[in-house]
Amino acid sequence: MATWTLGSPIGVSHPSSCSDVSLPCIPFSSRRLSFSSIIISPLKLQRQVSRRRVRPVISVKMAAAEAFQEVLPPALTSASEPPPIFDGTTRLYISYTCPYAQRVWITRNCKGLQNKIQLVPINLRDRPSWYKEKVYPPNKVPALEHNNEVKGESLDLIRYIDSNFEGPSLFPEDQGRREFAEELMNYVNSFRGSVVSSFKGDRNEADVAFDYIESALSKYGDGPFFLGQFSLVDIAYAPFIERYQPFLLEVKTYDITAGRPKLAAWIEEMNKIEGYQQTKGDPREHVDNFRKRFLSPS
Ligand SMILES: N[C@@H](CCC(=O)N[C@@H](CS)C(=O)NCC(=O)O)C(=O)O
Repeated sequence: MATWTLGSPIGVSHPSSCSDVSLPCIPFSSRRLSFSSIIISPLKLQRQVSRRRVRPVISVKMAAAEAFQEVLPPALTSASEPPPIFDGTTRLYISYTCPYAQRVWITRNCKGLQNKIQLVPINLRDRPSWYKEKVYPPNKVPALEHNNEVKGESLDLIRYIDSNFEGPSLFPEDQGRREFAEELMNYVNSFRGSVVSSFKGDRNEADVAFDYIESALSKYGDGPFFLGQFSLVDIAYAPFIERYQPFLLEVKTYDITAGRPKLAAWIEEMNKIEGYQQTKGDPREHVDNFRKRFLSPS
């Protein structure tokens, strides 16, 4: 995990909700935690509202007696002052459009940490210079400021948050499921690579990648998620599948769920998870962004 501590050299280059009671989405630690202990008091509402995005928040619905709304803060720009960095506040630096950052944002929500981890959205197109200079020298999102350190890399961060913060565990204890989780976490980058290369023509690459997902989703019958129950593995894949599905459908008339009932069910169940819903982007914007990014002549 890339970590910068208070006083780290600046400019070092970097190597590179849960859900409804009715859902089978019971996080692993539900076996050892009382849900009443993990949820959720109303958030202190953020007051900057120039780009206000309001979404309902109950990150672990089964535990939430009350609903509240998190008013998402506007993205900070080159004109914005930095937050009071290393003042003891835990901050998650994201971009609203970044799928890697979205993984960490979902994890924060699904663990009910909305009032423990403050979201700090950054406008990547008009990035404040202090972000690289004072917060995270690799100058990417996501980054997590916690205990006088700033850490990056989304797959590391979701594990870090799961292990170091309260809330339901999102990783299994069972050895077999842990091993399968590792396999799937290792596969996610090749999955992304295969799907993205299919954009340029070879649909077969996407077929192989989505067939792998369909087969992975068939392994455990005790729930619709990769490990049966909802876990970090679902969080690792969701932001990407959220983008690939509408893009492939519109641009390649390729329905990723056709002939893949497990994937269809996974998408349906993921969409019921409130900690994820709050982070979802507009499919129209995803398609437009992907067109610009992957199909524009360079
Ligand atoms: N491997 C990193 C990738 C993070 C990443 O590439 N983030 C993009 C936004 S989606 C970023 O910050 N790009 C800014 C840049 O590269 O300058 C992770 O998993 O966290």
